[in-house]
Amino acid sequence: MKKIALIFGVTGQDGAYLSKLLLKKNYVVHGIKRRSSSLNTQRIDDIYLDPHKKTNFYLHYGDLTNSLSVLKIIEKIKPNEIYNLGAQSHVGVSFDVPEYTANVTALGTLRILDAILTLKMQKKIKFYQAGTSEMFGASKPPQSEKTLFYPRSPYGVAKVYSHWITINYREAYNIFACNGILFNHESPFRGETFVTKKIVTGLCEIFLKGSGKLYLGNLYAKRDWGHAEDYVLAMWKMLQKKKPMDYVISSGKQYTVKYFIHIVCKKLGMKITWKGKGLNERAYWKNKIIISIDKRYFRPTEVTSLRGDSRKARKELKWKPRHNIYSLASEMIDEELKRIKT
Ligand code: NAP
Ligand code: F7E
Repeated sequence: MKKIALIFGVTGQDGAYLSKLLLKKNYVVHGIKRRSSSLNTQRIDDIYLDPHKKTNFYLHYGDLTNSLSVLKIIEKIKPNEIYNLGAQSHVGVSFDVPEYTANVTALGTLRILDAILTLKMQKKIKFYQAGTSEMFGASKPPQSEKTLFYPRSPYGVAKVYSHWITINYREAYNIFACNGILFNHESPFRGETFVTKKIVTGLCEIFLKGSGKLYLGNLYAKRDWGHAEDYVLAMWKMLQKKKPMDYVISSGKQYTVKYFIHIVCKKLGMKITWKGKGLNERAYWKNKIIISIDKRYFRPTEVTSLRGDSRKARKELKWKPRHNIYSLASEMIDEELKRIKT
């Protein structure tokens, strides 16, 4: 019998990579998509087939803010594994819509766990919760499973709730539930407003057109960036273990936003020079300003330094990333140049 997986957040970056991985592993995959006024399935269009034909990939409308829709879908699909990747996942935006972020990103997790319990399916279903390095926030690197959570945004706070409610339901009701604590991971599928994708898109356009301008915020934040393809494999591995546990997934390397710009410029063959400080810092290319600082992209509270210690996952899950920051940036640039040219 084929295993059945249900993915909340199937239309997002990780949802797309995870769906492809599970289909390769011969699962039947069901994904939940939100109703939106324009199409939001671009990342999974290549695996979606007419549901009237025989297929292993199905989409259903649903929403994490709607308890009954969550419960009815789980009752209908009867999955072996649920991956909760659904979230309002933008840290900056979470300061603008904190209540909505809590509703989706914190309470959405509770709604799934409660549905499993209400349906008395706790023995049948394994549950994965998409935790984040944003939960560590102000705690100093390297951050591991033992590091104190000190979130610095409504998003980070909502994810801390989801982390602990997942542990509470595991301990109280014996649900097989794991928290992955994933550090930043990117890919050509990354949302346009996250910094790596914004830099790659902006600089590729400037490179091809010969001019243009990119506005950014804090260039000195340090992140531990990996590739989404590597990180979804870790999610699946967690649910294949005998005992449910929580794991940090990270590259263990740390770079500033400014260094990421340097990698992209180098690959594009753009020689840039920096002048000025603080809000007046600028990058020049061919004597024109191509990067300026805009304070609207600064956050009220920032997470300045993230670098994960993923030794537990590397040992117990036998997981290790195949990509590094250079191969990641290179793939993102190649895909972006192709996209702009076509
Ligand atoms: P993403 O691209 O922003 O995807 C988020 C997904 O959640 C999208 O499919 C989105 O649907 C869906 N969603 C949003 N609100 C929803 C709602 N009310 N009901 C149902 N679905 C809803 O995020 P990602 O980068 O793939 O990340 C996947 C998960 O991992 C998220 O929970 C994120 O917080 C977490 N995480 C990400 C990273 C990272 O670096 N990427 C690191 C750690 C943890 P639409 O397509 O309709 O918007
Ligand atoms: O910002 C700085 C910004 O938005 C990275 C989400 O997937 O990873 C992501 O959260 C850094 C921050 O990612 C701009 O201030 C400078 O310090 O790409 P980001 P994030 O906030 O780290 C974690 C692990 C998640 O869980 C989240 O879901 O870059 N930065 N200038 C900028 N950031 C953005 N977005 N835009 C700028 O113009």
